[in-house]
Amino acid sequence: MPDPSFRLYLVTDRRQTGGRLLAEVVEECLAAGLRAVQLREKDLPDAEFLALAHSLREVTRRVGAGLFINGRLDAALAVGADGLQRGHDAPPIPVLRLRAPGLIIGASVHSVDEARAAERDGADFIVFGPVYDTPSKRAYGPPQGVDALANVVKAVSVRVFAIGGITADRVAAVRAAGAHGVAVISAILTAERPSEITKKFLEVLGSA
Ligand code: 3NM
Repeated sequence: MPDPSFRLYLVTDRRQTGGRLLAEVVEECLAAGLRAVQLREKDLPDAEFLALAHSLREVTRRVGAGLFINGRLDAALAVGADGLQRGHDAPPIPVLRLRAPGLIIGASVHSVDEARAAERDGADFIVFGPVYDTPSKRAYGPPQGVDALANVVKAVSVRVFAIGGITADRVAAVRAAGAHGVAVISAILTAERPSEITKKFLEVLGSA
């Protein structure tokens, strides 16, 4: 998994699987063609996080899919993840690079300025949001909309993934704004059949 060419980026939230085991749901999505997963679970204690990271590493490796770890560099290195998703509270990208030269680094940004800074610091790709209203992220303020997404896309040359309230029906709009792909939690994890929604996303994205 040498580069972030995937277009569908599943972000985890174990509380949204309707009681199903997260690794099981992810495995089902991988079988449907998903090629990149980000383990997020910010509230999970390190030991449990690491155990979950190991199980996701196993299921992603089996199908040659990428595993990204949100924030926790040590966990990313310990399980042999492909990449790290960096939030604003993490060490600067150049520091992460020094500590983990082999990892792909995605930067989570919420403005054009942050996107430019992330690119300048060497991010391999950017996740921008929230584009639409999302119950799981009201903390990030109001949805920024597709025009703001388009401005971010214009400001950087790295790939931009849209996040926040993304559904298969909204893919066309964010792609028209220039997004390379989409990062998704609830539309997939809360679905009765996550594999079917995964397939639908991949179909409208025209690729994995
Ligand atoms: N980050 P859903 S929005 C994890 O704007 C996350 O940075 C966001 O969940 C940001 O696909 C978000 O259910 C939640 O809307 C995405």
